[in-house]
Amino acid sequence: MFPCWKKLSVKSAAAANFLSLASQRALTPSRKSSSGKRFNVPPSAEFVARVSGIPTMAKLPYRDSADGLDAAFVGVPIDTGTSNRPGARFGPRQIRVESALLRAYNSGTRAAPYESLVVADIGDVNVNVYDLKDTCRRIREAYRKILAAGCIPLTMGGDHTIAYPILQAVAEKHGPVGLIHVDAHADTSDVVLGEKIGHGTPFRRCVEEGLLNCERVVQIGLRGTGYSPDSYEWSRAQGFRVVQVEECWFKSLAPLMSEVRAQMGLGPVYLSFDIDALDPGFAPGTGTPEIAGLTPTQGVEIIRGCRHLNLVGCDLVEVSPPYDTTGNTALTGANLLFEMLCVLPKVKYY
Ligand SMILES: [Mn+2]
Repeated sequence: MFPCWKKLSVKSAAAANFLSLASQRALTPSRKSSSGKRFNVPPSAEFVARVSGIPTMAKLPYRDSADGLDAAFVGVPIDTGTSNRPGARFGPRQIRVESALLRAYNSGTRAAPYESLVVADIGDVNVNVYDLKDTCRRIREAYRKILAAGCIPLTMGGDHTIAYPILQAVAEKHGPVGLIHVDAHADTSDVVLGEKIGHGTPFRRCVEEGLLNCERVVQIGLRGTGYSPDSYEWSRAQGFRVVQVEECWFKSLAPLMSEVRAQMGLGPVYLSFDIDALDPGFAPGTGTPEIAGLTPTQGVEIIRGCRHLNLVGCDLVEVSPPYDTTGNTALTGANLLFEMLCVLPKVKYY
C-alpha cells in the first residue's frame, strides 16, 4: 500500500544535496507489486523538490527502450510539417519541464496509473529536421520497436504529421484501428503546395493506406474558416463521424463520449489530440489556432470518456512553446497526457 518513497523519508532525500543522475535515480522510487513486478513512481514533491532534476515526463525514470514497459512517454520533436507558425519541435521539451507539477494520482477519477502499469519516459525519436519524409520513416521504425515490446506509446508532439507514421506502425500490429481525433481541423487535405506529407494531410494518407477502420473514426472540435462551404464532406464520405465545435458549445461532452464508446466497441482505438482543439484563450501556444474552441474541461471529459476502450496508443500534438511563453499550453498538454495514461486498459481505480 505504501509506496517506497514514503520510506525514503525527508532525511534521505535531504542527504542527497546534489542531485546527480545517480542520486536522482535513487530518489526515483519504485514499488514492488505482489506479483513481483516493479513499478516506476514519480518522486513526490513532499520529499524531492519539483524544480530539481533532469526533466523527464512526470519526473519518471528515463529508459532507452520500451522493453519491459507497459506504457511509455515518447517525444517526436518536429515542426517541419507545419503550415503556419512553427515551434512544435520544442513541444516535447517544454511538456517535460511543465510536467514536474504532475502528481501520481488522479484526484478526480481516483485512477492510480503507477500502481498498475510500468511507465517510463523513453526520450525522443531521433528525427531529421531537414527531411520530413525521412523523419516519417524514422518515426515508423521507432514505433514498430515500441509496439513490438508490447508497450503503449503516449506521444508528445511535434506537429500532427507524426500521426501518419505512428498509425502506420500501429496498424501493422493491430490492423485498421478506430480513431478518436480531437482537433480544430480535419487534417484530411490531399495535397498542400504540391506536398502529400504535412500536418494538414495525415488522416487522408491513413485512409488511403487502409490504416483506419473508417466507421470507427470520430473527429471532435472541428471549426474555423474553410476552403469550401463544406470542409468536412470528405471525412463524412469516408464514414467518419464529424462533431463540429458548434455541437460542443455550452455543454458537457460526457453524453457524446458514451455514443463514441458504442461506436468504438471492443476493437483497438487510437486517440490523437491536437492541442488546437482547445480554445486559443486556454492554449495559445500552437501553430494554427482557431477561435471558439473546446474548453479544457471538455478536453478532459473526452479523454475520461475513453476509459474502458481498447486504447493502443495516444498522442498530444502541436504544442508550440514560442507562442506561449507562460508555459501554460505545455502544462495543459502534460495534464492531458496524464489523463490519457489514466484511461489506458488495466489501470487501477480506487
Ligand atoms: Mn491537427
